[in-house]
Amino acid sequence: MNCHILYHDNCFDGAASAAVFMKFYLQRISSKATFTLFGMAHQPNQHFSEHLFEGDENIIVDFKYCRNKRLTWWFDHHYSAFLTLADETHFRQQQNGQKFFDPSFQSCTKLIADITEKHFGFNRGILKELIHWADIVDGAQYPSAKAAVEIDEPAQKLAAVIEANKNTLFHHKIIHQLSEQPLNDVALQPMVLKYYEPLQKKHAENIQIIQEVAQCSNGVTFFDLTPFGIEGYNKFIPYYLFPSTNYHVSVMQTPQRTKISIGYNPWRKKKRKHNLAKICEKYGGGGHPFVAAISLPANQPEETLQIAKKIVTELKT
Ligand SMILES: [Mn+2]
Repeated sequence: MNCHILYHDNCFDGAASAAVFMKFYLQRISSKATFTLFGMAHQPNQHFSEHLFEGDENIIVDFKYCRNKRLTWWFDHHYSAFLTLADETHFRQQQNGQKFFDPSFQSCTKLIADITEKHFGFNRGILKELIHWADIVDGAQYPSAKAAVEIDEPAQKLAAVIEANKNTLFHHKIIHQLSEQPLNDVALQPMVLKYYEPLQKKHAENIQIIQEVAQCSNGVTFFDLTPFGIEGYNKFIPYYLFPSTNYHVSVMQTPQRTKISIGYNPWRKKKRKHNLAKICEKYGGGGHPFVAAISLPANQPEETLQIAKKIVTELKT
């Protein structure tokens, strides 16, 4: 029995979701199952290749729905889980009892753990710590911006490595380890710490650059990281540097795409007035109400900046 698992790539919750599903499947469905992993990245006009669904079972975790008749399991918590109304209707009409969507969950990892425990008798065992941390990391449930930015916990270091590392074999190895070993053993192994070291240095530089270029007004912080070649940053840095920020908007460029990221400051007492996923959906993006993004084709810096500025204006109202 070979299971294809499609998971959200370069995301701690995506990796943890795949690990928890594997553990569940071996424990409750078939102890002889083997797994083939496929990391998925959000694309404008998402396309799922047919070869992804050639397993005996085909599973998607922490990633959008696909209307493929060979999809057998699906778990997601993203507000923008459906690309089209037809996708959502298709999901609502399916009756196999193995497809689950609940955007009230902070992490897909916890969604999988809770549902499989309730309906299939899954025992999370040593994965308890992993599930707990996936919920903190994906749901931004840190006690403070300081705790989120001054990365002290092993799980945070592993999350940073997973987000930055582009090596597919590394990800697959980590996912298999996470399904079998305690979280801290995986996070503190030399292979992970070796990858973390340069990231820590970059993280310190990013804090400095954002401090220098960010513009804050009316509770909205904006920064354009395109000139610095930065492809990602710890999304809590703006709240750490500028605690009066309600929302932040950033622009980044990679060789494949330009990206606008938007976030809400979870430590602000002020109530969130905007649904950030809805705002991003207007431009073909999506995510969660409190953190969302838009991917645009590369080499459209002018259009991207214009959209980002429009969003900044919208968030100020
Ligand atoms: Mn997630």
